[in-house]
Amino acid sequence: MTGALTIWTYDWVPGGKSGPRGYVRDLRLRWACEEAGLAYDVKSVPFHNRGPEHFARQPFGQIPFLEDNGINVFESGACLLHLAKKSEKLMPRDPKGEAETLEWTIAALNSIEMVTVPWWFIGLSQEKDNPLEDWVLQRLKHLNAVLAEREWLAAGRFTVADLLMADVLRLPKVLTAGDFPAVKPYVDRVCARPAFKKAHDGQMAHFAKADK
Ligand SMILES: N[C@@H](CCC(=O)N[C@@H](CS)C(=O)NCC(=O)O)C(=O)O
Repeated sequence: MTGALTIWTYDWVPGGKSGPRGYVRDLRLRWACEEAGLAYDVKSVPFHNRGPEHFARQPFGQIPFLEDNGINVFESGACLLHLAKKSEKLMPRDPKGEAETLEWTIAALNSIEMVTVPWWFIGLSQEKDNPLEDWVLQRLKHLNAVLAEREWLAAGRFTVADLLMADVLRLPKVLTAGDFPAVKPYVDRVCARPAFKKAHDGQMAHFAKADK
């Protein structure tokens, strides 16, 4: 696809069992564009030797970031909300539906990912007695209670909040933490959307191309 939107990612990341390939956050932006039918290009930067040009666009030196006709946006959540302004498919336009979408988008980042990422990271070097274990389990328990009662998080329909929450939850380690029967079917439901597959395939193909 080509168009005014450019999604930036890394040139290459490792695949295999422990590599991040398939989970790199540019996928969130690709997925949103696919859902909304927005044309986009993908460009990439090296993982190592990130220079001043990179930091000028992403102050923490990370990816993804988005370019939209001269407007640069960093932080995947901000990029998703920027894209959601372009398409009702990502966020309803009625005030209540919009407010629900915003709150659950922020909740995915600030109440779930804010806990799961450090928990996962500590777990890489310390499988037993992870000090964040109870915190993660509490958050997932409360989310499970919500998901047991509804199909989608906000506005009674798929929104960008589901896209983000499912992407945060779909890490195998998160999905297998504790016994939360409503969480996995929710993630499966959201990730069964054709736009997720297109985005995932696109990311895998991008990194595979750089294997050669
Ligand atoms: N809060 C940021 C996190 C971005 C992030 O963690 N990006 C990863 C790739 S998925 C990265 O660039 N990691 C390298 C680093 O943090 O230096 C967002 O949601 O955009």
